[in-house]
Amino acid sequence: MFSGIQPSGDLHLGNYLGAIKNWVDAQHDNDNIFCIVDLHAITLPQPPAELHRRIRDQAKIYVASGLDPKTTAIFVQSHVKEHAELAWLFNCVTPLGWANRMTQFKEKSAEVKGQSSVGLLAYPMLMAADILLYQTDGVPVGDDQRQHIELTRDIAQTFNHHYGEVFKVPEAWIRKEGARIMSLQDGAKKMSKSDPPGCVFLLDEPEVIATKVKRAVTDSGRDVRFDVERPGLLNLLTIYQLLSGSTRDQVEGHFEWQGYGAIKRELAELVV
Ligand code: ATP
Ligand code: LTN
Repeated sequence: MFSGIQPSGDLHLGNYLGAIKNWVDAQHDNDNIFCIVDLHAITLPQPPAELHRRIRDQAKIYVASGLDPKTTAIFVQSHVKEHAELAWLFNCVTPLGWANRMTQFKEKSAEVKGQSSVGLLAYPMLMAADILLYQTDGVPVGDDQRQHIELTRDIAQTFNHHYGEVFKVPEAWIRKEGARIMSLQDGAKKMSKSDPPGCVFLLDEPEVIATKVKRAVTDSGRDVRFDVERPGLLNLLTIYQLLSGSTRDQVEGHFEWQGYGAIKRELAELVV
């Protein structure tokens, strides 16, 4: 099992529920390698001192979240030069059109108004190198990374086709629930560090967390159900379900007849 997170911002509940919690839950069933992908982070400008702090904070959060450094390898990507070397080989076998199609590239380059670096376009080949370097079977990530894992598989197959069976073709391990935690302010957008009011950071103070949860936008409605038509409530119930380790039926039963105010109060406590 291999995965990584960029130290490009403070970690949030989406990162935890979509990725880190799944790593922790599966760590005793696999050989594990988890990376702090600093070379990916610098595909967009990073203030050097901030980046340094975040790399260290991220390592601490990995361990604080329950990853066991005795059985799990945790390391900084740039400390292992083979990631960059293999990425170069992949740059040379990947058609430009494949990289141009990546939605994350389109979104991030739009954010910097077309002023993106070559590195931002080459990002997925570095990610493929991270994964394929270790003959990885599974890559636990959130739903937004599905396309990058598909590309990784295509690169592995292309390379193997030309040069013989060198790389294992990995699979995305994406859980059905929690793969896309939504913004607390907009149930149609994923929770993201670029939207602080809708985003619970793991290092937010308890009062800040409680305020963000209590201000979460919900729809008007009475009954408490996991309902795709009510994305605000669905998101809150999903977060509750994952953090409490319950089933959907149990959560619906627990909150039956309760108002949204009560749900938010209890959820805020649980998240804190
Ligand atoms: P942001 O949108 O805040 O910039 P990100 O996607 O850039 O977040 P990454 O460091 O790239 O954050 O992602 C780390 C891991 O967290 C990935 O596996 C990603 O799929 C997962 N992840 C990020 N946001 C969410 C979310 N809202 N819900 C579930 N998983 C998420
Ligand atoms: N692109 C990923 C971060 C990442 C990654 C990886 C995830 C870089 N290399 C290898 C899994 C495996 C993201 O979360 N944005």
